[in-house]
Amino acid sequence: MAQEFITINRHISIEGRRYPQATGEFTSLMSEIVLTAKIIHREVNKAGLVDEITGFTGDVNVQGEEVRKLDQYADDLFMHILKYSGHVCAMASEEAEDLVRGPTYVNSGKYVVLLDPLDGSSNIDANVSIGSIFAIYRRVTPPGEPGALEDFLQPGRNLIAAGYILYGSSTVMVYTSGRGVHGFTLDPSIGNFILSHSNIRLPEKCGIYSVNESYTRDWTEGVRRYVERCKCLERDDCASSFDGKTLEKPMSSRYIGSMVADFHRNLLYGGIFLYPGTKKKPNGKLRLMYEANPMAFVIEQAGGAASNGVMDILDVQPEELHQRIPLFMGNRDEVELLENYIKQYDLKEELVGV
Ligand code: AHM
Ligand code: MG
Repeated sequence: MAQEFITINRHISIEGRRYPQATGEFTSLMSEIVLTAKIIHREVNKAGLVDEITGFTGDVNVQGEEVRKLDQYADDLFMHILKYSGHVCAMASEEAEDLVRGPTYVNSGKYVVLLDPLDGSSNIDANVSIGSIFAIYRRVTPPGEPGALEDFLQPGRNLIAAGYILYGSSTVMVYTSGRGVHGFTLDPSIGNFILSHSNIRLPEKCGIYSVNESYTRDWTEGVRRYVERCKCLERDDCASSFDGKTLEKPMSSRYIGSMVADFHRNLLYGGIFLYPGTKKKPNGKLRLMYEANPMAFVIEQAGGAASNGVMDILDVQPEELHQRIPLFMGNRDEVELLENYIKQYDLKEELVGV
């Protein structure tokens, strides 16, 4: 029997048809994101062969970070393709200080899109996995007017779709539109993403913790104690001093430094990802709107949770486009346990970025 090939476009279109009021615009918008992903995949695979892919542009972005050539390429491409799609009235990106609007005819677009066009880009030149992240909201301002900041500053709870593309050992696109999490692997021989991971659920066991441990001395007490507990250092019997819950053995430490790659592995294997605030930087590094929120939507749809240490990421009311937030996400039990450590040890010190 022939293998059933469900392309991502077909999957999105079937999902879209479940809504009687659907006009096909969402399906069409997602197709533009799929196209962009394929082009970035093509360029990523030239790294090392052509000079345009590796190295820096010489510019510094709004975050104060040096811009890499592929960061710039991915940002330009997403912006260009989405700007003229007709479905998006405005976009925001890690690489652009302000929101970006298209020609006036796109003012009728129903949606706004937030992007981290190339996450983990410090890994590009070493052929380590990188990713793109997207988040889609329905606009709140009336169609016909230019997209505005208020269309973006909505809690993650209002997202209508989000996901990521991981350029790894193969290129994978994962998305949710609020009805489960689905993963598609790019078959380069036919140029299409094919359903490979239907309705992904986090495994029950959380065997991995992912954090940059070089910052340990700057962590708050609660985070430090929680990570010690992941390593069974907290008590000889691997029990949490908190709730007495016992680990069979220390968890494995895995940290790539590309959030999309760390996240994807933990999603498939079970794990917790941490990017805490520190005493000097209480809000940490990662951005709420285009890094934390989309991943939080995916992890929640897969049965997990995402928190800033105090509350669910998806319930945080954003105040600005590029705001940073401490981020803890993965298996729900572990995220809740970590929140309890923070409550016990840190909240009195008012060190977490909330
Ligand atoms: P970027 O968006 O500029 O690439 O930065 C985000 C990346 C994440 O992918 C990753 O989790 C984190 O930065 C790594 O930071 P650090 O080197 O501080 O651990
Ligand atoms: Mg990023």
